[in-house]
Formats: sequence, structure tokens, C-alpha cells
Amino acid sequence: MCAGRTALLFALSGALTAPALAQVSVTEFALPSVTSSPQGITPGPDGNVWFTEYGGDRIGRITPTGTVTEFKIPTASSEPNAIVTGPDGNLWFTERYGNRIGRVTVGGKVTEYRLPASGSRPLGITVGPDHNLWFTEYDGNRIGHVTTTGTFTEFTLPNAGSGPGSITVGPDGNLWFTEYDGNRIGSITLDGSFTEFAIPTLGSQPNGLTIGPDDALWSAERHSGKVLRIDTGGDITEFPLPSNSAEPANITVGPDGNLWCVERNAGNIARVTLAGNVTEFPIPTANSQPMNITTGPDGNLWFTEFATSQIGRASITTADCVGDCDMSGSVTVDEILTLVNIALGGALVSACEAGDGNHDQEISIDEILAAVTNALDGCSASGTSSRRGA
Ligand SMILES: [Ca+2]
Ligand SMILES: [Ca+2]
Repeated sequence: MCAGRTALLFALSGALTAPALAQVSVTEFALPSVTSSPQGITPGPDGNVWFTEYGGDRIGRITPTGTVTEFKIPTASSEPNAIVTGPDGNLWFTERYGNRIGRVTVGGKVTEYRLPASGSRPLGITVGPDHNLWFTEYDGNRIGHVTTTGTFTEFTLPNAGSGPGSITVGPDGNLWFTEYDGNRIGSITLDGSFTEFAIPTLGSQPNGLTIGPDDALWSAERHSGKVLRIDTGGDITEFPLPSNSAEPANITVGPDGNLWCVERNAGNIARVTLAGNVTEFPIPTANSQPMNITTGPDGNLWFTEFATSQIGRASITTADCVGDCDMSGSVTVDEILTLVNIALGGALVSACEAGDGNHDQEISIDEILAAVTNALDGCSASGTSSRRGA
């Protein structure tokens, strides 16, 4: 190996950092009815993914290979919203218009519990550290919890009209939630003590909340087109998506340790690294209005398409060779030409993610040279993130 090439590889190995080079392939599965409008989605206890059908008044189950089974909710026009696997091995869900919390067994038996006050409009739901189901009441302006046998407790928010939406357990053992109308992120202790933090961007409409691998909470700002990170001390950082009209509707942690959100208006799923770097991947069906996203028991990302009544599955595969666009294990001349085309502005980086070794959303001359090296010497000879320090 000549000295020049060694120096080049050394420079590259310093520039290459995790995450690994990723390729995302999306498969969509149509629901039996086009008016189902799936909304919430969650990994089930049975190895399947479960979802709510907002328009269909049903709870659905989809296997890793796309076989769908649906279960009718007894209450008409219940508008099921969020869904989560409960501590009892059943699925629990909110009924936005039905004003109930529902439970469905993996066999499909549905039980419903009516909320204490009418018109509460429950939205988000999660499992608390106390093994109760905690939920938000958007119109009721309350946070509530229900035992697995149907006993309710509710706490009214400090400010009227806060519009609590999504809820999850924080790293501190408190329940954290979004205030869609109040433009705050809030937390509540198990005994009902509130703390709230204002979001810097006005009218951001935070929706979706998940605990990241960095022990911070992450949300999507639907109106402002940003992703928000907040630590348990209340420090907020906002990361803009490429388009401020993307309408990020929800967010989860992917199997790759990054944050993933659905962009309802833009029709993308988007990867957001802990540093806030965003990569968007278009959903094949246009105008699908993706609403929610989760990581399934099979290690794929799963999301709901509200407008097209489909369930999407996104598989992430990783390459360890700069320039190996199709992850075949070698770099071809065509792949090098693809990189050159991207560098010249003729194609997007998404045409060959494996060419962008340092994930700065650009293809540099060094990265093209690394791909040439990989084409000449084989992929195993190149310096990549997995070989750093070797
Ligand atoms: Ca290849
Ligand atoms: Ca680059």
C-alpha cells in the first residue's frame, strides 16, 4: 500500500463516526378497508405489532410478514387513538370520542372502561412504573391513570387549555407528557405533582414523546417542523427538519439507536441522530399521512398511514464499506459514478447513503477516493467506523 493511500485512509478513519451506513427499505401493507385510518401503533407481547383504526373502530394486529387481523370495538364511533402493551399482557388503548380506555387481549376480546367525566377526550397512553395505565385527557385537561381492573385517578393540569397529548415514562420515573396547546413539556410524579417547561418556539404543537438512548425525552413539533430534546432538568434543544412544513407527527427510538419520526405532510420517515442530523426517507405511496411510528418486536420500524389506510414496515440494513450503495459487499464503477453524480449535485445523498461515510449529507472527494480504494482493494481493506483503531 502506498504512503499516500495510507495517509488518506488514516484521515478518513478519523472522520468516520457512528452511526453505521444505513439503507432503508419500506414495505407497505394495505388494510382490508380504505377507511380504517390507522393511528396509534405499538409492539405487542405476542411478537406482532398492534394498531388502532381511528376510522374503522377496530384494533388491528399485523404479523412481521404483514398478515392483518382486526377486532371490532363495541362502542360505535369510539375513535381509538393511542395503544400500548399493558403490564398484564393485554393491549390498552384510548378512545378519543368514546371517552373510554379500552383493553384487548391478544385473542381479541375487548373490554372498555368509561372515564369519570364525559368529553375528556383521552389521547396518549403508557404504562407507569406503578403498573397502572397513565393517559392524557386532551379536552379534560387532566392526566389520569387506570388500574388494570378499571379504577380511575385523575389530576388536573396547572394551566387551563394545555391540551395534553402524548405521554411516556421518563428516566426519572415520572410521567412526561406533551402540551399540544400549552406549548410545554410537562412531568407528573406518581402522586400527582406537576412540573412544566415552556418550549422556545411558539405554537410548536409538540406531539409524540419517547425516551431516547441518551436518557433525554424527544418529541416532534408538528407545527414548527422541528424535533425537540429535553433533559429531565428541563433543558430544551430543538433541531429543525429540512422542511418546516414537514409536520412531524410522532417519534420513536429505532433499532439503530437513532430517533425516527414520521412526517405527516412531507410523507417521509426521518432519522434523527442524537446530534440532530436528519435524513429523510420517502414513503413509496404519496400523500399517505404517516401518523405514528414504533419499533416492532421483529427489529423493524412500523408506522401507520392515516390517509391511505396502510401499515408500513421499514427495514434498516447497514453497510460497513464506503461506496457500497447496494450493500453487495463490493464497490462497482457504477457506484463510484453514483457518488460523483451526488457530489456534482445530480442526485441526493439518499441515492447512496453508504457513500456518505461521515454522515454530513455530502459526498466529498475523500469519500469518492475511499470508494475507489474499496473498489480496488475490496471492502474489507477500507477504514470504516467498525475498524476504527484496529
Ligand atoms: Ca455494491
Ligand atoms: Ca460526507
